[in-house]
Amino acid sequence: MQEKKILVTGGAGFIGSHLVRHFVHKYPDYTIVNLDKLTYAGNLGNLTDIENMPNYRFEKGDIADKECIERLFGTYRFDAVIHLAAESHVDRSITGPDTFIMTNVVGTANLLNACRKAWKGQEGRFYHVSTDEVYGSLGMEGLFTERTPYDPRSPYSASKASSDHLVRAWGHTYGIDIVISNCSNNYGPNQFPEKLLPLAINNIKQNKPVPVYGKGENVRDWLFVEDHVAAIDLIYHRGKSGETYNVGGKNEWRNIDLIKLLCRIMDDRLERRPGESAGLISFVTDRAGHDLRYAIDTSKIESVLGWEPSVTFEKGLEMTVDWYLANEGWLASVLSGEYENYYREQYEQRDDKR
Ligand code: NAD
Ligand code: TDX
Repeated sequence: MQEKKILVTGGAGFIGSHLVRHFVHKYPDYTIVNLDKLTYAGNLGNLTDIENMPNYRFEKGDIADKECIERLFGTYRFDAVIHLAAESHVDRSITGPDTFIMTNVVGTANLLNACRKAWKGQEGRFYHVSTDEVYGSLGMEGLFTERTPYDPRSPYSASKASSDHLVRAWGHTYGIDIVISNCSNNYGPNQFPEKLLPLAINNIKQNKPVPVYGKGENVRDWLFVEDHVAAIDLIYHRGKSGETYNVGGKNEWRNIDLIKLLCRIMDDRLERRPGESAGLISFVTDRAGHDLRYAIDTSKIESVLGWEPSVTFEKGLEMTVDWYLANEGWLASVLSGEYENYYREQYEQRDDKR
């Protein structure tokens, strides 16, 4: 196997930590350098099992800080960058969009510029891990393909769309070898409990109301995080330069149906009477500009790279619930003061519509 030095950004976050672990174990001849600012969403506790592996390094730093990026590229000669670092939560982007612009847009530009200077037309791949939200919102029919026009509608999705455009422009103009993937909602262990599933698991466990926005009729496509990681591995190694690949679970759920399924699993795991957890469901004020539906046409990645999701939703959801119930220490460590403030700010203003 060829020796390689790969910079993974955002490797202490949810998807990043699964990706870093996967690469460190599967590719012992690669050195994986994890650059992460350790925001509220970054957690080195996600990576304790690999922190002493010989092919793993951690660097704390901010991609929006140009000098920090220049220093890093002065220290290491990277063969590739897999870029995941981002502000990732739509609700936070609505209440505070500025950090989304700094990290997702300016940070991505800083990385691209560093690669342009370091690689000077030589080999080097820049892989941007992006979201299906760049395509906007679907009605009840249809799927996002790689040719769907961009139509981002939240500060988060607009910042990710901007960064996708920057990546393509740097590829086109400076000849950098780039690939992009746009993926639907991930779920699994280590996801920060601001996102719907871990938030609901935690609230049900604590017998607190489970906030469902609007009428719960919005639809999302859900993919187990390890299936996303497998797709990133394939696209990184075999994706064609300049191309985009959509990644999804072919697994659409209305939010309310998803929460009811989760409640049934929680009743079982917590030995509650059937329907007890569902009694916690609380319909609250909707998210501003809430996209109705996301759904992905995965035929390109399936036919070209032979990828498809391997974990069924029922199994993935049960594994996720079991992980959160078995990792109380992890959960307690992220439910700190910052989280309490966030929760109060986000949810106190949402009326219960029951
Ligand atoms: P996350 O919020 O769990 O993790 C983000 C990580 O980036 C954290 O470790 C954080 O510390 C780090 N980070 C944030 N700002 C930084 C900065 N300025 N400099 C360096 N590091 C910084 O996010 P996630 O859910 O793991 O998502 C990872 C990537 O995948 C993001 O780019 C996101 O847009 C994309 N994505 C996520 C999903 C999803 O469902 N979670 C779906 C599709 C695409
Ligand atoms: O308390 C809640 N109640 C609720 O009804 C929360 C947090 C969410 N929701 C709804 C909003 C969405 O329709 O559940 C759905 C999922 O919400 P999130 O977990 O916030 O994810 P979403 O907004 O769909 O975006 C996610 O998928 C795409 C990730 O956060 C993005 O980073 C990714 O790009």
